[in-house]
Amino acid sequence: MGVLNVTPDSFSDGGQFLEPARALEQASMLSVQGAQIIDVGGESTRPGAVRVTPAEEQARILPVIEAIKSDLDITISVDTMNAATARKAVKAGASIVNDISGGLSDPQMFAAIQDLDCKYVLGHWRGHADKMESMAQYSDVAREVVAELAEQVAMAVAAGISRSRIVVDPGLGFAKDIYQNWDLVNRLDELEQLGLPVLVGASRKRFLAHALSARDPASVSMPRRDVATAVLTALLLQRKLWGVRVHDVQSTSDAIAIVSSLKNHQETK
Ligand code: PMM
Repeated sequence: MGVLNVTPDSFSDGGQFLEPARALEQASMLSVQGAQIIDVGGESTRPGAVRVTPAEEQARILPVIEAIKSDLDITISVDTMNAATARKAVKAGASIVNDISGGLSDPQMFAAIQDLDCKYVLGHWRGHADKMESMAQYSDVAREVVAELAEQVAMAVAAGISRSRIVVDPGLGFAKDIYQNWDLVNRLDELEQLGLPVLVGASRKRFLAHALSARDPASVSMPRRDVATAVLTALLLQRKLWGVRVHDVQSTSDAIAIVSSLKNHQETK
């Protein structure tokens, strides 16, 4: 899954793809590099980010989704916490709703998904960007993330959404500190126990930068973060993931190619 943030303020790519023509160019490049899904988002969720109105979010992303739908043969996902935006994005051509809040941000989200013909990515989340850092309190992060995801999945199913449409995401960086993110990444097998496909979004995040420079994570460049992302992806492919959400698709595609080549040669030996 390649990331396309149509925002002025996203952490690593804010302001680059606000023009629909530039966004389409980027989507096309991500597709050539091996993305099977383009995840279009119109609201930044970086720590401290200010919320945008659904109208503003829709004005950013709908023209981009329409342009991708008409020009490229690729699955489109919409990164939104708003039910109204999810409805309009699916109408415009998205077939996946990627809700990092797992239905907690908008009480209308499950009803919207139930009505729509789409997959639903349900992420682990505890609160909006202005307060999520203070919500990173766990006695056992993996156990609590799995339990909280299970609760949201049960609510989604009770709202009429079939389990076959749900993908779960541990929500790396959302109400988790650096050590909790690493703990969670190490224990993804516990997430698999939910029996649902898993999507992981580690790309360029602070916990990766912290491993490269504990003293000054903010100074770690995007190319270095992309290498870190690709290496982590390769290691995570030891297990079965439904997807990885990344900004630099080329480095991750290459990592995936190397892992499959290694596996194929093991099998033919
Ligand atoms: N992370 C961000 C945005 N959307 N969606 C999913 N499913 N999982 C994530 O981990 C995730 C996401 C924040 O990253 P960005 O602002 O750098 O794109």
